[in-house]
Amino acid sequence: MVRPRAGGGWPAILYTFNKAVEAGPLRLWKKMRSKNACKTCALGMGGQRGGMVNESGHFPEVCKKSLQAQVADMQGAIEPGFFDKNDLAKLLTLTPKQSEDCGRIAFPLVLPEAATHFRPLSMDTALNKIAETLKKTDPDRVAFYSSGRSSNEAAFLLQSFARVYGTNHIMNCSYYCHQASGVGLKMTLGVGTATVELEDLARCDLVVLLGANPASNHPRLMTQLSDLRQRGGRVIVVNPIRERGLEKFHVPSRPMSLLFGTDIASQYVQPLAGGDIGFLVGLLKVLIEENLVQREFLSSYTEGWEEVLAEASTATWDALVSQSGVSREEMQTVARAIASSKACIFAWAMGLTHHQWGVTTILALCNVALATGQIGKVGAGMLPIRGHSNVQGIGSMGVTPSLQPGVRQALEKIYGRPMPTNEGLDTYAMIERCDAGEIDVIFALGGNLWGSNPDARLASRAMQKVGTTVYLSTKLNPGHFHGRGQNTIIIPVLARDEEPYPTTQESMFNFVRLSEGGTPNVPGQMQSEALIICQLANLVLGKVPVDWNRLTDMAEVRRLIAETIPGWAAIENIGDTGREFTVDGRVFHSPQFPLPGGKAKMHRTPLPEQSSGLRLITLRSEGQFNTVVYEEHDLYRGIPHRFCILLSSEDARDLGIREGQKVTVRGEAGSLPNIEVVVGQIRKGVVAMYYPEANCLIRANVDELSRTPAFKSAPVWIDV
Ligand SMILES: Nc1nc2c(c(=O)[nH]1)N[C@H]1C(S)=C(S)[C@@H](COP(=O)(O)OP(=O)(O)OC[C@H]3O[C@@H](n4cnc5c(=O)[nH]c(N)nc54)[C@H](O)[C@@H]3O)O[C@H]1N2
Ligand SMILES: Nc1nc2c(c(=O)[nH]1)N[C@H]1C(S)=C(S)[C@@H](COP(=O)(O)OP(=O)(O)OC[C@H]3O[C@@H](n4cnc5c(=O)[nH]c(N)nc54)[C@H](O)[C@@H]3O)O[C@H]1N2
Ligand SMILES: [Mo]
Repeated sequence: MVRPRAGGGWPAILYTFNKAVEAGPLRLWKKMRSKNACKTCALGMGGQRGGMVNESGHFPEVCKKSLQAQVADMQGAIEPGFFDKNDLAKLLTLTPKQSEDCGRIAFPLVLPEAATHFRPLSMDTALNKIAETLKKTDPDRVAFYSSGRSSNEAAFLLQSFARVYGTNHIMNCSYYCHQASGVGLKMTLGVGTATVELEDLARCDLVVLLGANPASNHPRLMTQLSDLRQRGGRVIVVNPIRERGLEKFHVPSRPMSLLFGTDIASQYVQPLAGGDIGFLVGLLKVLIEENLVQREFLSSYTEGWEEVLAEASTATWDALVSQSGVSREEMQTVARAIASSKACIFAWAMGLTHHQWGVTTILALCNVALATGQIGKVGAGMLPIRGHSNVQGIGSMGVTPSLQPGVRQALEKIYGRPMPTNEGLDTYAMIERCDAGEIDVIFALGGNLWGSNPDARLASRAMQKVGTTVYLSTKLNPGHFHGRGQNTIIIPVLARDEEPYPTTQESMFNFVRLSEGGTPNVPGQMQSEALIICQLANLVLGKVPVDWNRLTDMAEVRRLIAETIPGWAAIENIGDTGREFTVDGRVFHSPQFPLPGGKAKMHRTPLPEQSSGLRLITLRSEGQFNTVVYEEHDLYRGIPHRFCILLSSEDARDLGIREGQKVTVRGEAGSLPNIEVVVGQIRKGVVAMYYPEANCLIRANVDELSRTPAFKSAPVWIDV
């Protein structure tokens, strides 16, 4: 496949026209302009300012994947006869794309124990079945999972119901995503989210972009990066793969950029996968050697800096260069650029978090930011580039196994009863519990828990031991089949722009947006997520301790959120005023942190031990959203289909293999035959394949601090 010379531009625009034709141009336009937060990434657009408008009020803001997600939700419903014609054995062969293309789920479905076919059932019967099961199950053997697309209101209701029911086994997809960022930022700064707002991107003169591919995954961030270059600023990219769209991008909404493209990376550093700690400690070492450390800032506003600087001073250049795979000279250029920048933003995504040392990597990044005084001033700071559109809100609402201080007491006050005390499971611990036969019910609010797990064989085995698995979903995915329980129930839900009432979402800039809802795209029995949770709570708990039917009024739910979640008081009246807001206490424009003495706390970051040999990165293509695949090819990387391995020309030569050849890739958990070799611009020693197909290769090497599996530095071997 031919690799384009740049990202964005005409192919994206052409795609938009094709999609518009598919969904009906007027119908799609109306949906895109409706006052609903975009459904895809957490960069945030839409809401009360109107569809395709960003947090600074800029229009038009649109990207290919927001259209993709919208058009996919507008496809027709699955025919009732579909499940008669396709038994479980057949459904197990569906690819992610085939499952998605089946259409909207429009009626509840059950796959009873030992049955060969899913069959439809009424919503009442389905909810009663689930309620009866929950009533007779020990709450410590029940787990609640949430993906990141649901509203704050549904998330708050889910965790409230789970806790009043009696368990802390409440988790969200962030354990497989940005958990390491939350943990690392909280350890250092006292708050686990971005310290900057969208406007800061227009104020900085340098962005250091590590382990992220926004050209595909957060395309609207490319507009900010392109504008930064246009005004004379710099972008330093740190990524083992030379991502085409990070070198040059055609921003569709900027005419000059659309025509000629904008250079994005001013410098492109290609570390080894998992080599970022060595690189970041190397930056500190340069800063020390060149007397560029802001010592006054450190002594006034931070603690622990002496140990951190001592550790960097004693680390040898040999160790740093070999762990990172980056030369000392490159580290020097980067360190000098950060030190001389007036305001620098550090932005990152899964390339930093998906390692067994994910948290340590974030700590090392915070150390560099603090040592250069680049946190706690206007236009500078930390920006974890979040995934799902409301993943941050789902966490803020307490869909987490442990609660923020104060929230537990507040919940106990509003519900008038003690909250459970069992130790809540994180997502991978839950899968292990399933495998031990100790989980009887999984209740999943969206997502594809099976498909997002490492070691697909283990995930299948573990999840199939669960007594009853309930999925609230919009469309089918292979997780419904491979991740089935002994009994499986699928409840169809409305997407946020189809719901009968407004709901809220939180962007990665801590900005809370109001979505107006709308009408269903297709007829069917789908209901809103919040309504389903309230009905279930009512069936399981009765009117205890609250009348759950009353909580079908979202204004009432927002009142409870305002009362319980710190920084969220402004949500109470948002339904009436439409006034969107930034969560209090998150953005730092002065170096005062909510930690003892108001000081940030720096932590030492020892270099990890890594095995020699090839390291696999599992990543996303341009045409997928997580486990949902819209297009089989990967446009920007020029990769023709999903069963390919990207490797460097040096590795291909050393292994004696060539482009197009079929090989077997072996990992710690399994192997995949018939994988096509694509030789490309990836660093020697690193190879890349697509998630979720490659998840069968990876063993769950989990970071003890964040409990996130190492999806990005997995050892693999290639058999010719
Ligand atoms: N189109 C689209 N958009 C999405 C998604 C999607 O699937 N499709 N998913 C959403 C979600 S939930 C998330 S979390 C985000 C994910 O957004 P990203 O984190 O950008 O996505 P990934 O494809 O996982 O790839 C991360 C990048 O990290 C690089 N990388 C891998 N390992 C390392 C390493 O060790 N060090 C460094 N420095 N770089 C490394 C890879 O080469 C790749 O460019 O995107 C969100 N947006
Ligand atoms: N190997 C490997 N594994 C990974 C990753 C990786 O990079 N490599 N990335 C990890 C990351 S960052 C993440 S976030 C996880 C993703 O894990 P999840 O969030 O669990 O998975 P998704 O694929 O986003 O879930 C897609 C499904 O959500 C449902 N859905 C879509 N919209 C809605 C809605 O509005 N409401 C409801 N109720 N359901 C809806 C549809 O049924 C769809 O099939 O995977 C992780 N796993
Ligand atoms: Mo994610």
